[in-house]
Amino acid sequence: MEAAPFACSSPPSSSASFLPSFSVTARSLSSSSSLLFRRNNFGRNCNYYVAKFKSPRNLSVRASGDSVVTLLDYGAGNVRSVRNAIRYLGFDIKDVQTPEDILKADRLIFPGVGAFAAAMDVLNKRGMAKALCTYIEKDRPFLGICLGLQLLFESSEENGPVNGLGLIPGVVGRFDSSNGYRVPHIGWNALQIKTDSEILDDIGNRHVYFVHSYRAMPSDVNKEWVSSTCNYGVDFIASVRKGNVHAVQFHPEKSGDVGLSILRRFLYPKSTITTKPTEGKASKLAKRVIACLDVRTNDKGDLVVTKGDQYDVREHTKENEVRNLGKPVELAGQYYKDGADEVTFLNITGFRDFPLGDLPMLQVLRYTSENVFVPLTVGGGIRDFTDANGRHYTSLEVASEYFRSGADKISIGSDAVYAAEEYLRTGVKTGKSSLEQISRVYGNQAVVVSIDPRRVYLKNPNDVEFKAVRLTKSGPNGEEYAWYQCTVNGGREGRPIGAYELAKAVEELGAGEILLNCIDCDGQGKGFDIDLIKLISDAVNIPVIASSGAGATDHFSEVFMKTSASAALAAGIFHRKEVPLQSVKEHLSKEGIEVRI
Ligand code: 1PR
Repeated sequence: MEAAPFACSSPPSSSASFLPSFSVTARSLSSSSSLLFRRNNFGRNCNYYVAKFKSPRNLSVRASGDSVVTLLDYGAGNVRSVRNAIRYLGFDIKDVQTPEDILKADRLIFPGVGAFAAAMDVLNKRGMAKALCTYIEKDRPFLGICLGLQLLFESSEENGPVNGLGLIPGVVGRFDSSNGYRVPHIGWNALQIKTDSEILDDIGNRHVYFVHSYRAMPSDVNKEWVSSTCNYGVDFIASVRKGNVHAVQFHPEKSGDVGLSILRRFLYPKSTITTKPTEGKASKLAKRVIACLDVRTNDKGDLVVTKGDQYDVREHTKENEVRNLGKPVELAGQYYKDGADEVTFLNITGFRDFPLGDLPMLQVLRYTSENVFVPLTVGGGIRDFTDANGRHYTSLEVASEYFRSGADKISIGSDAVYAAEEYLRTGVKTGKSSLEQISRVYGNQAVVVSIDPRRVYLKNPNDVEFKAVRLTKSGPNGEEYAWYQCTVNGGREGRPIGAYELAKAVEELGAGEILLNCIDCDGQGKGFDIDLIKLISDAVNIPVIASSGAGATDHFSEVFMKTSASAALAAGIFHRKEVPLQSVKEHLSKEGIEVRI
């Protein structure tokens, strides 16, 4: 299974089939966000388009009115991010309906999604496999992305062996997690360029975004194809190129301005591109810095970014209002410009409100994803739900709507706690929890579990049945130990399960990543809970995102030096403009911690 919502082997049918009818329009967003992110009409009648939204490196693009790219979206998943990036670069999209559309294409992009076997099945049944082979053998302009690269090989071990298109010698296999490398491989990694690949000319030693569990290996039999490799425990194939045929394992549409320049080099004739690459120092998988936006509707009914102290988001005034720290779309755009490696939206009242009824939240995602080309995660309210009319919605339908609206990953909080409790009680994976279902359909790399633990101090670690840690700093009454009790409903209810037990259980149930908050540290600005983060990041083989408590640049270097967290997330310091995101990156770099600059 490859690539986040890009990954879907059998998605539910279109949103129209289950979405209630809403009459809310983009106007429900703040007027300035609408202005900032208004979709530009650069269709057939528009010859010149300068992006209103400037990317971090002030990308501006020129498109001719006849710019059309053919997209092979065989309906197995969401390729919204790819569509957004193509449109952002000034191209219209023609969708492949029949094999003839492939043969007639001037320029074809194939963002392979879902599992290898399911993708080959669809391609074979629709006669598209043969058309693709003919198109590629004729050296027509082609760009495969992620699974779109893997399918070019002879076969894959993913639920297999399964035969691929057989154009490139080699077998696609799974990363080995036994050597200490976390699988899926998620994040920004460096490339080693092997040959002149043209589309990679602007990379200049900078990171690109990967999210996958399977990879193809370079060897003597395919060396004439390999244009770059990447190291993640082993050297695997990051891109291939022969003539006009290109394919990349990473996601250019999620790789910020570097990724956009790769797509631009594929879409535009060489002669029109004059940019000079900015040199970077990428050498390995970077530690990620994530900006988090806790979003909820305030008492006036506006969707705002808020921020709590230990999860209390109300001002301590007579009015007791929800803190308003800004507008979600604007802030997300700002953090993208500032160099955030990912942006996370948490719909913090999703546990009590039905998220599909919260159409502005879906609009926030849609608008943001049109202009923000790094991964977007959204959480809050992902669970089964029955509305006032008795209509039942599965958590998979809720997640699918988030993915369709532009999310690359979804994050599950409360529902994952219930699923883990049940699993630990019965020892049986029912396959029915939201976590299992979404991970099965979209791949585990698309599913984050957000944990909201609270410290419970102990005199003796044997006083509880849950894993306790010896504290670096003792508790208020001199306690030397604590266990971390999981909570649900935004920290309102403690549950009989520890963060350690939960993390291990959700990894088994199919989580691809853990977002590890800490209620005690949230909004305090005194640093991350290193004891907790070390406990969890040492316990699981999936990436862990450290969250809660960042107040200074030193806190980020501390968490990366003392724990094996893959990413650090912060909210308050960025919203209050206390520490700019770039200073965090510069500080980490100075401390010898590799980050994407
Ligand atoms: O249970 O599936 O509906 O998901 C609800 C989601 O909303 C969970 O991910 C939960 O963490 C989040 N949430 C619920 N209530 C709150 C609240 O604050 N009242 N926010 C909340 C959680 C924690 C972090 C925060 C970091 C960094 N916020 O996301 O951004 O602690 O903050 P800092 O850098 O300022 O310290 P479900």
